[in-house]
Amino acid sequence: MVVQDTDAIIVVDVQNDFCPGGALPVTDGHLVVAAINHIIPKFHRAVYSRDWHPRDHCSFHEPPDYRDGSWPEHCVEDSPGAEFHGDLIVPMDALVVSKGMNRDKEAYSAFDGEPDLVEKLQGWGIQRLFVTGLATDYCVRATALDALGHGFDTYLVADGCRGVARETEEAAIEEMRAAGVHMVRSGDFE
Ligand code: VGL
Ligand code: ZN
Repeated sequence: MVVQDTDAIIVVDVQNDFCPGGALPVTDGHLVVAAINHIIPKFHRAVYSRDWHPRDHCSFHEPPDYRDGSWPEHCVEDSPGAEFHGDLIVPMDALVVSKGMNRDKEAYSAFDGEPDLVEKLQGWGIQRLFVTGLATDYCVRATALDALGHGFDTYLVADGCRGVARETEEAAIEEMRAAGVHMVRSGDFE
């Protein structure tokens, strides 16, 4: 796999709250950082999404049910939990997309956070999109399926992803694969 000028990567929600010790930890969530840092320097264009909720976001419930889309309070705007993982490389020229900022609306896809994202990517001449990050079964899934829907040749960097729960993670990978998302690993890149 050789990265070209017409490729971009979308790094989804690699934030403290989705890593061990955070408010909504994904098992081994921090392990995606090494895989992502390894390939980031190869890309000319990088988009980083971040979950960026108001304190009264509609998805917050105590106790949370998880399966119905209710979650513990997480990634509150400007809080330490909402910061990118401290070891994650975020290039100076990366486009950072915040999502979930409307208290009444859930927003899993990076495309929900930035209405102009498709036009921006098209303006850069992007044809292939590599999607990776947290969590496989929610925001990564939604972003990859949206990318396909917008006509991009879409790849999941599998070892740069971790899921909330094994069953939903496996189902999400199967759904993405069936929809036409290609599966690659960080070690496949030259
Ligand atoms: C996410 C649950 C709630 C994610 C965000 O980034 O996958 N999951 N908010
Ligand atoms: Zn959220």
